[in-house]
Amino acid sequence: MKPFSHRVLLLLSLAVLLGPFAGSAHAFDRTNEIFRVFQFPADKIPTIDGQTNDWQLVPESYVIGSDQLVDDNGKHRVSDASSPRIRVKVGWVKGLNRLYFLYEADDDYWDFADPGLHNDTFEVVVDGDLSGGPLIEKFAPAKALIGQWETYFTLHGTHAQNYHIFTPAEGKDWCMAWGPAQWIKELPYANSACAYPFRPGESGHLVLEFWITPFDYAGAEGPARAVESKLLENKLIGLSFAVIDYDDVHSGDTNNGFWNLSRHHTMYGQADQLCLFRLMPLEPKFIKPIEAQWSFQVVDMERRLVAFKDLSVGEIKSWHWDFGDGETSSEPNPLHTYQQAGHYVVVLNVAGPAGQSRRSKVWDVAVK
Ligand SMILES: [Ca+2]
Ligand SMILES: [Ca+2]
Ligand SMILES: [Ca+2]
Repeated sequence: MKPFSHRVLLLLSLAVLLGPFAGSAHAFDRTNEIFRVFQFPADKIPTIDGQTNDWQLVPESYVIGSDQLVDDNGKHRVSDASSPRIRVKVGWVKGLNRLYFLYEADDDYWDFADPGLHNDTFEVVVDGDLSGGPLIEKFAPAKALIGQWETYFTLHGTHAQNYHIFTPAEGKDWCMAWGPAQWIKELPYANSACAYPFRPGESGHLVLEFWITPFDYAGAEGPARAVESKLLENKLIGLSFAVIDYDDVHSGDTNNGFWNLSRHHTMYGQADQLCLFRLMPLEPKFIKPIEAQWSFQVVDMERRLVAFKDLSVGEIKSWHWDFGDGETSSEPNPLHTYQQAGHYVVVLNVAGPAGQSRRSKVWDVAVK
């Protein structure tokens, strides 16, 4: 029993030490469950057409359904049959700074005739670099110093983005991107398509398909100074979404329910109340057992010194580099000095238990 008691004591000490941090302002929400963003293979990127067939390869385990949402304003129970029943899949593609979404919803009353904010809505908030922080002027400390509207133009886009996506949008833009940077909802930064058979006031099934670009900074002045969030495998991002339900076109601005993935209603304006999502690796069935790949960097052009980096997939037991100038190496990540200016055909051959693979790059490597 003694070692066990010691362990308990150690855990208790850790809990006391970590306690103050666990409750800090930058806690994020539901951190005991990290939601997953499916990685699409590059040859299976969804087409934004309102058709769901290109999402069928996403395993069911990635789906976030109504049962995961909480009613953060206490108006309805999640199990309420009159609330929209939803299914959400989130995806990404290695090499693209885009988040893809498939949103499917069944509602008993689709409310979308009004030209304003009163519209059944899917609200998405994303913080691509987990900076946390306020994203709406009303939560910014600067508001007291420089006023609401000056803050609106300086603050929005510095921490996270908020998209009110109208489900569906008829005679209006597909979404309201909250803040002055309206360019973020247009190509080449976003795209959407929606398919539905119903008219205002009717029930039915809606399919919304879209992608957005998360930004570390997306300012009012336009994309020239903007910084896209770099999406990398296994990276954690902040993300939450909410379903805002209206069931009566005449009810003014009062919505019927607000179901949220975060348990904090104010996640719409405070990025550290978002949930954590991980950009997942490819599912095993989409990974080749062995595939050669590499990158290079000219370290010193005067000495024609080039660093090569192995990026091969699978278990690799041997490497064979042909630098294109008659020289070779069997190191995984060799440094090589070229004697003459030129562009070269460089070939990496790798071998392992699953077989062998070759990757050549024609004239990519050039020195002067
Ligand atoms: Ca599609
Ligand atoms: Ca951020
Ligand atoms: Ca509705």
